[in-house]
Amino acid sequence: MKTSIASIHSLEILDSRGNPTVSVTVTLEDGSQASAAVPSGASTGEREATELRDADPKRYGGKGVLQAVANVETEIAKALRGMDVLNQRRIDHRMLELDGTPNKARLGANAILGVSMAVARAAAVASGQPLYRYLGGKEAALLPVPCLNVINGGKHADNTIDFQEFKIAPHNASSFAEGIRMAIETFHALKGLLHKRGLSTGIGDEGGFAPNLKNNEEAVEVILEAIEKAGYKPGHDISICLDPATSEMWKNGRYEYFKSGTGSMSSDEMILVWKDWTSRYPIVLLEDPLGEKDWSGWEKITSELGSHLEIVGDDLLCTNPAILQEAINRKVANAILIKLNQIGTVTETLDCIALAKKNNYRCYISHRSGETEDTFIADLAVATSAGHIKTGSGCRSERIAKFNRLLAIEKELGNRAVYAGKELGWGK
Ligand code: 2PG
Ligand code: MG
Repeated sequence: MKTSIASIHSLEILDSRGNPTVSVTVTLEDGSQASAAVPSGASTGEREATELRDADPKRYGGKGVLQAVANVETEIAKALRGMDVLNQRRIDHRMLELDGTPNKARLGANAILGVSMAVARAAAVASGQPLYRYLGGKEAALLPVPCLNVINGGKHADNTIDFQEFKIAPHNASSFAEGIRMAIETFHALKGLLHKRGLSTGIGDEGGFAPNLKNNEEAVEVILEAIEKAGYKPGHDISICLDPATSEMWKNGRYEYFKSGTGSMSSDEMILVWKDWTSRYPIVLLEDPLGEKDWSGWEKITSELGSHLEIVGDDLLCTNPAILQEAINRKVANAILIKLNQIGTVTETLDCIALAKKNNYRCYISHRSGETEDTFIADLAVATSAGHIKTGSGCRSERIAKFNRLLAIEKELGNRAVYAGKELGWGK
């Protein structure tokens, strides 16, 4: 059959932090070929699928992925040869069976995901469709609001800011092209403001600035100033989204300000911080406002703030349908962050998105802090009508590649393209 897998090859390549990662190329009987590269996180959830690293101290500080690459080229390639790429579910299940562990620890989620993504792309190529249409069908035409992480802190930067991500969402735009322009103009305005104050304009892992600020709040305040300086109205045109990544702050049942060294807070006190911030600033989305171990805190914050704020589970939910179901049962969060490598196959990612949508949870598509030039998530965001995506800031090509892909998709869709800015209901 033309769409059967003829061969699978893999290579150890480098991600945006200079750490090894897996790339995979799938070739079909008809000669169609497609490749994919796997990202890697730094602030990972404990229940994520296992990224297989060689642990050989003589190579890349133990971070090599030669074993994962070998698993693709031997066991996985052998098991999948001859299978039809148009049946993604069958292929992904075959890999799960082959792995035989609950968290993909034997073959490695990086090995499995690389193959899964390359299979989806090869199927799109063979069927003569762009990836977003192959995955999402003819209806796929919603361009996501890009939430740009313009100030980096936490584990993604060497500065004094405890919270990880301070993002801007340009929702009051009529197209993705206009939205990204507004956000990039704000990014440049922010650079100018930081420079003028004698603060560093060096960047963190995701391309946002990483200045040493007095406290976490100052980050929000300088961003609001930048939005105005760029000629936009905070809240009306551009709103704020935060990912404090508080699982990283969790220590002995409290949230510790581990970088600024300004003490610690209980779960209830942390919720009060978010209540205060969301009452004073135009914040529309909080991702991981509490840690992955603090489920009772999550129940509380969802019931207190969830009616008017998007509350996203990232480390908490790990793109895992079973954990998401637990959250649905306990009325925890009202949105889920979607990261392909947290779960490790395209099929399970799509299942998780379907479960979220069925239960009125929003899906927020995401990169990892360690990325490659692969643009799969741009297509995934359009395919699933997710409405918003986070994939970096205003610079660094591994992030900009996704924005450029979205610009190309929007152009290709022509007047069928719809920008999700209004749909999210932000800025009302
Ligand atoms: C996050 C991500 C991506 P990492 O916490 O949401 O921004 O970071 O990839 O390091 O988990
Ligand atoms: Mg996060």
